Amino acid sequence: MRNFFLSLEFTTVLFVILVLNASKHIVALCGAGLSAESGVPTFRGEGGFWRTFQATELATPKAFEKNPSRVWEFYHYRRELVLTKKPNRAHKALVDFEKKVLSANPKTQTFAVITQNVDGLSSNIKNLIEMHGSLFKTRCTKCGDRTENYDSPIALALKGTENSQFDINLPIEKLPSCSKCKGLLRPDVVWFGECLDNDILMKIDVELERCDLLLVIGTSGLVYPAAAYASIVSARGGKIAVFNIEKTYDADFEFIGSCGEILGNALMVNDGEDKHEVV
Ligand code: BV8
Ligand code: ZN
Repeated sequence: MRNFFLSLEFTTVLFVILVLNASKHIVALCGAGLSAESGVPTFRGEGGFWRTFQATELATPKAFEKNPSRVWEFYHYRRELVLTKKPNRAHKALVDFEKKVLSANPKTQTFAVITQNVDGLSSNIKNLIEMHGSLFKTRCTKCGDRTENYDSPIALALKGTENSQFDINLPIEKLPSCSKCKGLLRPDVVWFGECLDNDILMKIDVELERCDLLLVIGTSGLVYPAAAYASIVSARGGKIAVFNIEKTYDADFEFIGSCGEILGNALMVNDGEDKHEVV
Protein backbone atom coordinates (compact mmCIF):
# COMPACT_ATOMS: atom_id res chain seq x y z
CA MET A 1 0.00 0.00 0.00
CA ARG A 2 2.81 2.52 0.89
CA ASN A 3 4.54 2.12 -2.54
CA PHE A 4 1.15 2.36 -4.21
CA PHE A 5 0.44 5.55 -2.26
CA LEU A 6 3.81 7.01 -3.24
CA SER A 7 3.07 6.31 -6.92
CA LEU A 8 -0.02 8.46 -6.79
CA GLU A 9 0.08 11.92 -8.28
CA PHE A 10 0.32 14.70 -5.72
CA THR A 11 -3.15 16.06 -6.58
CA THR A 12 -4.67 12.66 -5.93
CA VAL A 13 -2.93 12.40 -2.56
CA LEU A 14 -4.16 15.89 -1.65
CA PHE A 15 -7.66 15.01 -2.82
CA VAL A 16 -7.74 11.81 -0.79
CA ILE A 17 -6.38 13.31 2.43
CA LEU A 18 -8.04 16.75 2.34
CA VAL A 19 -11.35 15.94 0.75
CA LEU A 20 -12.27 12.28 0.20
CA ASN A 21 -11.49 11.05 3.72
CA ALA A 22 -12.83 14.26 5.30
CA SER A 23 -16.20 14.21 3.50
CA LYS A 24 -19.32 12.87 5.19
CA HIS A 25 -21.88 12.66 2.35
CA ILE A 26 -20.38 11.74 -1.01
CA VAL A 27 -22.44 11.60 -4.22
CA ALA A 28 -21.26 10.39 -7.63
CA LEU A 29 -23.11 12.00 -10.60
CA CYS A 30 -22.45 9.87 -13.70
CA GLY A 31 -22.94 10.22 -17.45
CA ALA A 32 -22.23 8.33 -20.65
CA GLY A 33 -18.45 8.68 -20.21
CA LEU A 34 -18.66 6.20 -17.29
CA SER A 35 -19.74 3.47 -19.72
CA ALA A 36 -17.54 4.53 -22.64
CA GLU A 37 -14.82 2.00 -21.80
CA SER A 38 -17.47 -0.75 -21.83
CA GLY A 39 -18.13 0.12 -25.49
CA VAL A 40 -21.44 1.92 -24.95
CA PRO A 41 -21.52 4.96 -27.30
CA THR A 42 -21.81 8.37 -25.61
CA PHE A 43 -24.40 10.93 -26.75
CA ARG A 44 -21.99 13.58 -27.90
CA GLY A 45 -19.44 11.29 -29.57
CA GLU A 46 -19.95 9.86 -33.03
CA GLY A 47 -22.12 7.34 -31.12
CA GLY A 48 -24.69 10.14 -30.70
CA PHE A 49 -26.03 9.28 -34.14
CA TRP A 50 -28.25 6.29 -34.99
CA ARG A 51 -29.10 5.76 -38.67
CA THR A 52 -29.54 9.38 -39.77
CA PHE A 53 -30.97 10.58 -36.45
CA GLN A 54 -29.49 12.40 -33.47
CA ALA A 55 -30.19 10.27 -30.37
CA THR A 56 -31.71 13.33 -28.71
CA GLU A 57 -34.22 13.61 -31.62
CA LEU A 58 -35.61 10.13 -31.01
CA ALA A 59 -35.70 10.32 -27.20
CA THR A 60 -38.85 12.48 -27.22
CA PRO A 61 -42.61 11.80 -26.77
CA LYS A 62 -43.23 13.50 -30.14
CA ALA A 63 -40.91 11.12 -32.01
CA PHE A 64 -42.67 8.13 -30.40
CA GLU A 65 -46.10 9.48 -31.27
CA LYS A 66 -45.03 10.17 -34.87
CA ASN A 67 -43.25 6.86 -35.50
CA PRO A 68 -43.35 4.33 -32.61
CA SER A 69 -41.70 1.69 -34.81
CA ARG A 70 -38.64 3.87 -35.47
CA VAL A 71 -38.29 4.71 -31.77
CA TRP A 72 -38.62 1.04 -30.79
CA GLU A 73 -36.06 0.08 -33.45
CA PHE A 74 -33.76 2.68 -31.84
CA TYR A 75 -34.25 1.29 -28.28
CA HIS A 76 -34.09 -2.30 -29.51
CA TYR A 77 -30.72 -1.47 -31.11
CA ARG A 78 -29.42 0.01 -27.80
CA ARG A 79 -30.78 -2.90 -25.70
CA GLU A 80 -29.16 -5.49 -27.93
CA LEU A 81 -25.88 -3.53 -27.90
CA VAL A 82 -25.80 -3.07 -24.11
CA LEU A 83 -26.72 -6.74 -23.51
CA THR A 84 -23.29 -7.57 -24.99
CA LYS A 85 -21.44 -5.14 -22.67
CA LYS A 86 -19.99 -5.49 -19.17
CA PRO A 87 -19.30 -2.99 -16.37
CA ASN A 88 -15.74 -1.58 -16.69
CA ARG A 89 -13.05 -0.60 -14.14
CA ALA A 90 -14.80 2.71 -13.39
CA HIS A 91 -18.09 0.95 -12.55
CA LYS A 92 -16.06 -1.45 -10.37
CA ALA A 93 -14.28 1.42 -8.59
CA LEU A 94 -17.67 2.87 -7.56
CA VAL A 95 -18.88 -0.54 -6.35
CA ASP A 96 -15.66 -1.10 -4.37
CA PHE A 97 -15.85 2.40 -2.88
CA GLU A 98 -19.46 1.81 -1.77
CA LYS A 99 -18.39 -1.47 -0.13
CA LYS A 100 -15.58 0.39 1.69
CA VAL A 101 -17.97 3.09 2.95
CA LEU A 102 -20.61 0.55 4.04
CA SER A 103 -18.11 -1.73 5.79
CA ALA A 104 -16.31 1.07 7.66
CA ASN A 105 -16.64 0.72 11.41
CA PRO A 106 -17.71 3.12 12.77
CA LYS A 107 -19.57 4.32 9.68
CA THR A 108 -18.42 7.91 9.06
CA GLN A 109 -19.62 8.44 5.49
CA THR A 110 -22.59 7.94 3.18
CA PHE A 111 -22.30 7.29 -0.55
CA ALA A 112 -24.88 7.53 -3.35
CA VAL A 113 -24.61 7.09 -7.10
CA ILE A 114 -26.90 9.19 -9.32
CA THR A 115 -26.62 8.06 -12.95
CA GLN A 116 -28.03 9.59 -16.11
CA ASN A 117 -27.18 6.33 -17.91
CA VAL A 118 -30.01 3.97 -18.83
CA ASP A 119 -27.65 1.02 -19.59
CA GLY A 120 -28.02 -0.67 -16.19
CA LEU A 121 -24.22 -1.15 -15.90
CA SER A 122 -24.21 0.34 -12.39
CA SER A 123 -26.71 -2.23 -11.09
CA ASN A 124 -24.15 -3.57 -8.56
CA ILE A 125 -24.45 -0.31 -6.63
CA LYS A 126 -26.84 -0.54 -3.65
CA ASN A 127 -27.64 3.15 -3.18
CA LEU A 128 -28.30 3.81 -6.90
CA ILE A 129 -30.61 6.42 -8.48
CA GLU A 130 -31.21 5.84 -12.22
CA MET A 131 -32.59 9.33 -12.74
CA HIS A 132 -33.43 8.83 -16.46
CA GLY A 133 -34.82 5.31 -16.13
CA SER A 134 -33.55 2.10 -17.78
CA LEU A 135 -33.46 0.51 -21.24
CA PHE A 136 -34.55 -2.70 -19.50
CA LYS A 137 -37.79 -1.38 -18.01
CA THR A 138 -41.01 -0.81 -19.94
CA ARG A 139 -44.09 1.26 -19.22
CA CYS A 140 -47.54 0.58 -20.72
CA THR A 141 -48.95 3.59 -22.55
CA LYS A 142 -52.48 2.36 -21.71
CA CYS A 143 -52.55 0.99 -18.11
CA GLY A 144 -49.22 2.47 -16.95
CA ASP A 145 -47.86 -0.89 -15.81
CA ARG A 146 -44.08 -0.75 -15.27
CA THR A 147 -42.08 -3.95 -15.72
CA GLU A 148 -38.43 -5.04 -15.93
CA ASN A 149 -37.75 -6.70 -19.31
CA TYR A 150 -34.51 -8.26 -20.53
CA ASP A 151 -36.12 -10.18 -23.42
CA SER A 152 -33.94 -10.29 -26.54
CA PRO A 153 -35.57 -9.36 -28.82
CA ILE A 154 -38.22 -7.51 -26.80
CA ALA A 155 -40.64 -8.22 -29.71
CA LEU A 156 -40.11 -10.89 -32.37
CA ALA A 157 -40.65 -8.44 -35.24
CA LEU A 158 -37.72 -6.31 -34.02
CA LYS A 159 -35.26 -9.20 -34.45
CA GLY A 160 -32.52 -8.19 -36.94
CA THR A 161 -33.73 -4.60 -37.30
CA GLU A 162 -30.66 -3.55 -35.31
CA ASN A 163 -28.56 -4.14 -38.42
CA SER A 164 -30.79 -2.20 -40.79
CA GLN A 165 -29.96 1.33 -41.93
CA PHE A 166 -33.58 1.97 -42.91
CA ASP A 167 -36.87 2.24 -41.04
CA ILE A 168 -38.84 -1.03 -40.90
CA ASN A 169 -42.13 0.73 -40.06
CA LEU A 170 -43.63 -2.13 -38.12
CA PRO A 171 -47.40 -1.94 -37.42
CA ILE A 172 -48.30 -1.13 -33.76
CA GLU A 173 -49.54 -4.69 -33.16
CA LYS A 174 -46.03 -6.01 -33.91
CA LEU A 175 -44.40 -3.68 -31.36
CA PRO A 176 -43.83 -4.57 -27.67
CA SER A 177 -47.22 -4.92 -25.96
CA CYS A 178 -48.38 -5.01 -22.34
CA SER A 179 -48.87 -8.46 -20.81
CA LYS A 180 -51.73 -7.03 -18.71
CA CYS A 181 -53.81 -5.04 -21.20
CA LYS A 182 -52.15 -5.58 -24.60
CA GLY A 183 -51.54 -1.81 -24.75
CA LEU A 184 -48.46 -0.46 -26.58
CA LEU A 185 -45.37 -0.43 -24.36
CA ARG A 186 -42.77 2.32 -24.32
CA PRO A 187 -39.23 2.22 -22.87
CA ASP A 188 -39.42 3.34 -19.20
CA VAL A 189 -36.89 6.14 -19.69
CA VAL A 190 -37.28 9.93 -19.27
CA TRP A 191 -37.54 11.55 -22.66
CA PHE A 192 -36.54 15.16 -23.43
CA GLY A 193 -39.38 17.48 -22.45
CA GLU A 194 -40.65 14.97 -19.87
CA CYS A 195 -40.42 15.56 -16.13
CA LEU A 196 -38.56 13.13 -13.89
CA ASP A 197 -40.57 10.97 -11.48
CA ASN A 198 -41.33 12.74 -8.22
CA ASP A 199 -39.95 9.95 -6.03
CA ILE A 200 -36.70 10.10 -8.01
CA LEU A 201 -36.55 13.91 -7.64
CA MET A 202 -37.14 13.59 -3.88
CA LYS A 203 -34.41 10.95 -3.47
CA ILE A 204 -32.00 13.17 -5.43
CA ASP A 205 -32.87 16.20 -3.29
CA VAL A 206 -32.13 14.24 -0.08
CA GLU A 207 -28.69 13.28 -1.37
CA LEU A 208 -27.84 16.74 -2.78
CA GLU A 209 -29.14 18.50 0.35
CA ARG A 210 -26.48 16.88 2.54
CA CYS A 211 -23.77 16.34 -0.13
CA ASP A 212 -20.34 17.76 0.82
CA LEU A 213 -18.45 16.09 -2.06
CA LEU A 214 -19.83 15.61 -5.58
CA LEU A 215 -17.88 13.35 -7.95
CA VAL A 216 -18.88 14.38 -11.51
CA ILE A 217 -17.93 11.40 -13.69
CA GLY A 218 -18.03 11.27 -17.51
CA THR A 219 -20.77 13.79 -18.15
CA SER A 220 -20.81 16.83 -20.47
CA GLY A 221 -23.19 18.61 -18.08
CA LEU A 222 -25.47 19.83 -20.86
CA VAL A 223 -28.75 18.13 -19.92
CA TYR A 224 -30.99 19.42 -17.11
CA PRO A 225 -31.77 18.89 -14.31
CA ALA A 226 -28.49 16.90 -13.83
CA ALA A 227 -26.50 19.79 -15.31
CA ALA A 228 -27.48 21.98 -12.36
CA TYR A 229 -26.35 19.63 -9.55
CA ALA A 230 -22.70 20.73 -9.36
CA SER A 231 -23.65 24.38 -8.92
CA ILE A 232 -26.30 23.39 -6.33
CA VAL A 233 -23.70 21.46 -4.27
CA SER A 234 -20.94 24.06 -4.58
CA ALA A 235 -23.43 26.84 -3.68
CA ARG A 236 -23.91 24.94 -0.41
CA GLY A 237 -20.16 24.82 0.22
CA GLY A 238 -19.72 21.26 -1.05
CA LYS A 239 -16.61 20.30 -3.01
CA ILE A 240 -16.70 19.28 -6.69
CA ALA A 241 -14.31 16.76 -8.25
CA VAL A 242 -14.58 16.13 -12.00
CA PHE A 243 -13.42 12.98 -13.84
CA ASN A 244 -13.48 13.42 -17.62
CA ILE A 245 -11.26 12.94 -20.66
CA GLU A 246 -11.65 16.68 -21.26
CA LYS A 247 -12.18 19.83 -19.23
CA THR A 248 -15.92 20.35 -18.54
CA TYR A 249 -16.88 22.02 -15.24
CA ASP A 250 -14.83 24.47 -13.15
CA ALA A 251 -14.19 22.32 -10.11
CA ASP A 252 -12.17 22.10 -6.91
CA PHE A 253 -10.43 19.02 -8.31
CA GLU A 254 -10.15 18.07 -12.01
CA PHE A 255 -8.96 14.61 -12.94
CA ILE A 256 -8.47 14.58 -16.70
CA GLY A 257 -8.28 11.10 -18.23
CA SER A 258 -10.40 8.04 -18.93
CA CYS A 259 -12.41 7.39 -15.78
CA GLY A 260 -11.51 3.68 -15.97
CA GLU A 261 -7.89 4.75 -15.61
CA ILE A 262 -8.17 7.42 -12.93
CA LEU A 263 -11.25 6.81 -10.74
CA GLY A 264 -9.94 3.78 -8.82
CA ASN A 265 -6.78 5.63 -7.77
CA ALA A 266 -8.63 8.74 -6.70
CA LEU A 267 -11.09 6.69 -4.60
CA MET A 268 -8.22 4.60 -3.21
CA VAL A 269 -9.89 1.34 -4.25
CA ASN A 270 -7.28 0.25 -6.73
CA ASP A 271 -5.13 -2.50 -5.29
CA GLY A 272 -2.44 -1.27 -7.65
CA GLU A 273 -3.22 -4.05 -10.10
CA ASP A 274 -4.66 -2.73 -13.33
CA LYS A 275 -7.32 -5.21 -14.38
CA HIS A 276 -8.89 -4.13 -17.68
CA GLU A 277 -11.75 -6.62 -17.95
CA VAL A 278 -14.20 -6.71 -15.02
CA VAL A 279 -15.76 -10.16 -14.68
C1 BV8 B 1 -37.16 18.20 -17.68
C2 BV8 B 1 -32.85 9.07 -21.28
C3 BV8 B 1 -39.02 19.44 -16.85
C4 BV8 B 1 -33.36 8.72 -22.63
C5 BV8 B 1 -32.04 11.37 -21.35
C6 BV8 B 1 -33.08 24.26 -18.55
C7 BV8 B 1 -32.36 24.88 -19.51
C8 BV8 B 1 -32.37 24.38 -20.82
C9 BV8 B 1 -33.10 23.25 -21.17
C10 BV8 B 1 -33.81 22.64 -20.21
C11 BV8 B 1 -33.81 23.14 -18.92
N1 BV8 B 1 -34.61 22.33 -18.19
C12 BV8 B 1 -35.10 21.34 -18.98
C13 BV8 B 1 -34.62 21.51 -20.21
C14 BV8 B 1 -34.91 20.67 -21.33
C15 BV8 B 1 -34.04 19.41 -21.38
C16 BV8 B 1 -32.58 19.74 -21.51
O1 BV8 B 1 -31.83 19.77 -20.57
N2 BV8 B 1 -32.20 19.94 -22.77
C17 BV8 B 1 -30.77 20.19 -23.06
C18 BV8 B 1 -30.42 19.45 -24.32
C19 BV8 B 1 -30.47 21.63 -23.13
N3 BV8 B 1 -34.23 18.60 -20.16
C20 BV8 B 1 -35.31 17.81 -20.13
O2 BV8 B 1 -36.15 17.74 -21.00
C21 BV8 B 1 -35.48 16.98 -18.88
N4 BV8 B 1 -36.82 17.12 -18.38
O3 BV8 B 1 -36.36 19.05 -17.34
O4 BV8 B 1 -38.51 18.25 -17.40
C22 BV8 B 1 -38.95 20.45 -17.91
C23 BV8 B 1 -39.30 20.07 -19.22
C24 BV8 B 1 -39.24 21.06 -20.18
C25 BV8 B 1 -38.79 22.37 -19.88
C26 BV8 B 1 -38.44 22.68 -18.56
C27 BV8 B 1 -38.50 21.71 -17.57
C28 BV8 B 1 -35.28 15.47 -19.18
C29 BV8 B 1 -33.90 15.23 -19.64
C30 BV8 B 1 -33.67 13.71 -19.75
C31 BV8 B 1 -33.63 13.25 -21.19
N5 BV8 B 1 -33.28 11.82 -21.26
N6 BV8 B 1 -31.76 10.04 -21.39
C32 BV8 B 1 -32.39 7.92 -23.46
O5 BV8 B 1 -31.23 7.75 -23.02
O6 BV8 B 1 -32.80 7.45 -24.51
S1 BV8 B 1 -30.76 12.52 -21.40
C33 BV8 B 1 -29.35 11.67 -21.99
O7 BV8 B 1 -28.53 12.67 -22.55
C34 BV8 B 1 -28.51 11.00 -20.95
O8 BV8 B 1 -29.26 10.35 -19.97
C35 BV8 B 1 -27.70 12.18 -20.39
O9 BV8 B 1 -28.42 12.88 -19.43
C36 BV8 B 1 -27.54 13.05 -21.61
C37 BV8 B 1 -26.19 12.83 -22.26
O10 BV8 B 1 -25.25 13.48 -21.45
P1 BV8 B 1 -23.95 12.68 -20.92
O11 BV8 B 1 -24.37 11.44 -20.23
O12 BV8 B 1 -23.14 13.66 -20.21
O13 BV8 B 1 -23.25 12.18 -22.28
P2 BV8 B 1 -22.45 13.07 -23.34
O14 BV8 B 1 -22.23 12.18 -24.50
O15 BV8 B 1 -23.12 14.39 -23.53
O16 BV8 B 1 -21.05 13.38 -22.64
C38 BV8 B 1 -20.19 12.32 -22.33
C39 BV8 B 1 -19.08 12.96 -21.51
O17 BV8 B 1 -18.20 11.91 -21.11
C40 BV8 B 1 -18.26 13.98 -22.28
O18 BV8 B 1 -17.98 15.09 -21.43
C41 BV8 B 1 -16.96 13.22 -22.60
O19 BV8 B 1 -15.85 14.09 -22.64
C42 BV8 B 1 -16.87 12.28 -21.43
N7 BV8 B 1 -16.16 11.02 -21.67
C43 BV8 B 1 -16.18 10.25 -22.78
N8 BV8 B 1 -15.43 9.12 -22.59
C44 BV8 B 1 -14.95 9.20 -21.31
C45 BV8 B 1 -15.42 10.41 -20.72
N9 BV8 B 1 -15.13 10.77 -19.45
C46 BV8 B 1 -14.32 9.92 -18.73
N10 BV8 B 1 -13.84 8.74 -19.23
C47 BV8 B 1 -14.12 8.36 -20.50
N11 BV8 B 1 -13.62 7.20 -20.97
ZN1 ZN C 1 -51.07 -2.18 -19.98
